[in-house]
Amino acid sequence: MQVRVGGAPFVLTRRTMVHTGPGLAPEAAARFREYVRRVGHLALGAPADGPGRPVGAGIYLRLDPRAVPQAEGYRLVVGPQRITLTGHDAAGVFYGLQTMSQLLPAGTGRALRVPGCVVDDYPRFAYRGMHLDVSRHMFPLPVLKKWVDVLALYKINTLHWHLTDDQGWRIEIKRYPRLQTVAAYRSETLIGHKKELPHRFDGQRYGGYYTQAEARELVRYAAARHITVIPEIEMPGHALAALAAYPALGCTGGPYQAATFWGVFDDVYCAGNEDTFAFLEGVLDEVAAIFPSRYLHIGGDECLKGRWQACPKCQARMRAEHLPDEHALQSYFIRRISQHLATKNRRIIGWDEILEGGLTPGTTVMSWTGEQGGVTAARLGHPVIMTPERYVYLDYYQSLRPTDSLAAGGYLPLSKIYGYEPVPAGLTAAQAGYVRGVQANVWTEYMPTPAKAEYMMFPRLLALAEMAWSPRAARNYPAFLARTRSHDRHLRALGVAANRTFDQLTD
Ligand code: TNX
Repeated sequence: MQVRVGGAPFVLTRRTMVHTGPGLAPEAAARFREYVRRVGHLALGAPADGPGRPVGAGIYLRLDPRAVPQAEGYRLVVGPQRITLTGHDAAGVFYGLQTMSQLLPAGTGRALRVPGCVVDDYPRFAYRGMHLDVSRHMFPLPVLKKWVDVLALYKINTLHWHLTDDQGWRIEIKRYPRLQTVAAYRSETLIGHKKELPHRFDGQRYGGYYTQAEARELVRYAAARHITVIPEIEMPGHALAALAAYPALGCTGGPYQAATFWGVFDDVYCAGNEDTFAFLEGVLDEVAAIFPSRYLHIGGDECLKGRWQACPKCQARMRAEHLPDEHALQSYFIRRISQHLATKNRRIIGWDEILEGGLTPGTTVMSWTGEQGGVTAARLGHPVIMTPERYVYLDYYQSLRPTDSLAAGGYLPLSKIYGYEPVPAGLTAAQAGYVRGVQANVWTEYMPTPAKAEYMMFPRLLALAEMAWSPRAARNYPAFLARTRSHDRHLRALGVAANRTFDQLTD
C-alpha cells in the first residue's frame, strides 16, 4: 500500500531474537526463523546478551488493531537496531513477516540486510486465490504443501481445491467406497498427445485419491499459514468419474467410464432422481466435516442438458416443480444443494453458469467465462470472485515460442495477467463492493508432473498475487518485472522450478 525507504538497514545475525508480543502464537516467528534458515542459511535466535548487540535490539512482533485499523494489515518499521512489526490481527503480523522474508537477499550468500523502511500495508481484496485441479492430474501431498508455502509467501489466502471431475474423483468419501475403488482411476490407454505425456501411456491405470486424513492435514497446514482451503465437488456436470462408480445416478443408467481425455461430456447427474441428491448430500456432509471453510464450491459449470431433455424423470421433475426449461432445472438442483448446506451454516460458490435459470439466494459467483457473470451477479447483490479465463487461466500458453510445451490453448503472457483489473468497468461503487477478489485457475489437463505445473504457475502467480493485494494505482509492470527477477531465487530456495525462460515471457 505504501512504503518509505530510508535509513540504515537492520542486519540479521545469529544473535537476532524474534520477540512475540501478547496475544500472538509463537508459530509465526518460528516459521520466519525457518525461512531465514532455508533461504538465508542463517540460524537466528542465539542468546542476545553477547557482545556487539545492544540490549533491546531485535525483531518485535505485536498486535495492535487500533494502530493498524485494516483487517490483515500491518505496519513494519525497520531501523538499524530494531524491527517493529505491528499487525491488526495475526494475519497482519504473518503478512508483515512475509514482506520481511521477501526483502531478504535469498541465496546470494550476502549478509542478510533488511533495508531501512516504513511499510504500511493491507490488502485491496479480501479473497486472493489460487485454484488447483487435481482431477486431471494429481500431485503428492508434500508438493501441495510446498505450493501452500509459496502461496503464503505471496499473501494469497485461499486455495480452491478442485477435487472431482470427469477424469477422476480425488477425495475419500467413506460412505461411498466405489468412489475410491472405481471413480479415482482411469485407463490411460486412449488419451491423445502421447508425445507430450509419454510416461503415462503404459496401459496402466492412472489415479488415486487423498484420504480424509491427508485432506485434514492440508487444511491444518494451510490454516497455519492463513490460507483457507475451499473444496470443490462438481455438479451437476463434470461427473463422469462418479457416474462410473454409481451409474444409477446418471439419466441413462450407464455403464460409464472416467474420461481419458479433455472435454465436456453428455452424461451428468440425473436431476430427476432423488438418489442423486441423497448421494451428493452424503458426499457434502463428509466434505463439510473435513473442511471448516464457510464456503464450499459446488461447480456448476458446463453442464450439457441433452440427457435431461431425454430423461423421463427429469421431465417429470420439471412438471412437478413448474420449471420452464432445463436451465431452471439446473437452478433447482443448485438450490437444493445450497439449502442442504445452509442447514450446516455453509454457503456455496459456483461457476458463473449457476446464473442461468436464476441465481440461488446467498450464493457467490465465480466469473470464469468472462466478466459478464461477475457484473450480473454484483448488480444482483451477490458476492463475486473474478476468474475470467482470458486473464487469469494459468493453463494458457505463456509464450509464443513454437517449442513451448503443450498447454490448453489461449495466450496469457505475464504482462496480461499483471495488467488485469478485477473490478469490471460499469459497476457502481456499491456494486463494486461485491467483488470480493480474484483468483488464478490451474487446470491440469496438460500438467502431468509437479515440474510442469510449476513451469505454468510461476512467475504468473506472482502477478496475480500483486494484482490481488496492491491498490490499482500502485501497479507498475516494469517495477514488478525487476522485483520478480530477484524472486526467482526465493522460489528456487523453496524448491519450486521457477520458469527459466523468464525473459521470453515478458512480451
Ligand atoms: C473449462 S473453467 C473448465 C475446465 C477446464 C478448463 C480448461 C471451468 C469452470 N471449466 O473443466 O479444465 O476450461 O481451460
